[in-house]
Amino acid sequence: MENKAYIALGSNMGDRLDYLKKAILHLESHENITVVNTSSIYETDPVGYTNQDQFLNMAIQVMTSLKPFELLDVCLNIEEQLGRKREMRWGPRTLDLDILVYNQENIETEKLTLPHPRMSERAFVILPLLEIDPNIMLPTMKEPLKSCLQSIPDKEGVRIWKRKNGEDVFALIEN
Ligand code: X6L
Ligand code: MG
Ligand code: MG
Repeated sequence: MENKAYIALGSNMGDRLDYLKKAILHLESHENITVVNTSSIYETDPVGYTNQDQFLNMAIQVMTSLKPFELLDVCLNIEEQLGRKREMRWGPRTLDLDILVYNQENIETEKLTLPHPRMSERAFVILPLLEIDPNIMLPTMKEPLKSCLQSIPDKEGVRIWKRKNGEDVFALIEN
């Protein structure tokens, strides 16, 4: 389990909390993946295609012996097992699992781009991520990710829904 990765989870259909919980259980039950940290759960206004229900979003950290493409295949399989149907681009989904960061790797392929493209512009991704690793550095940035906080729009569309414990990332940005 030598590789560190961060994964974003999202759901905006059906029992959203149950999909997030089941996704974590599926990942944890994989013999080559250990879930080592989880953020609070945030309720977030939809972006991209805005005429859909609100999301629950969170971020987790895993350790894994899988390579990036193997981890991607596991994520896509879990999405499918949990009822994800790919009908509309940016449309509603039972479960979305996006690999955000894998070690300090920089990968650009058709199937997978790491770090996740445009993640640093999306409040629903970086607020949960900064909660579990406030000092995270992306291999594509000179400054720590938290330096993006001032400039990202739509932070007000991201609210704590189920607090994990202790301080959340809003301690970093409130005032
Ligand atoms: C202009 C054009 C501005 C496109 C934003 C942003 C497109 C995000 C797609 C965009 C644009 C996305 C989630 C979501 C989606 C989610 C919330 C996407 C893919 N996934 N909104 N929208 N949470 N709150 O997980 O991320 S669709
Ligand atoms: Mg996504
Ligand atoms: Mg996805």
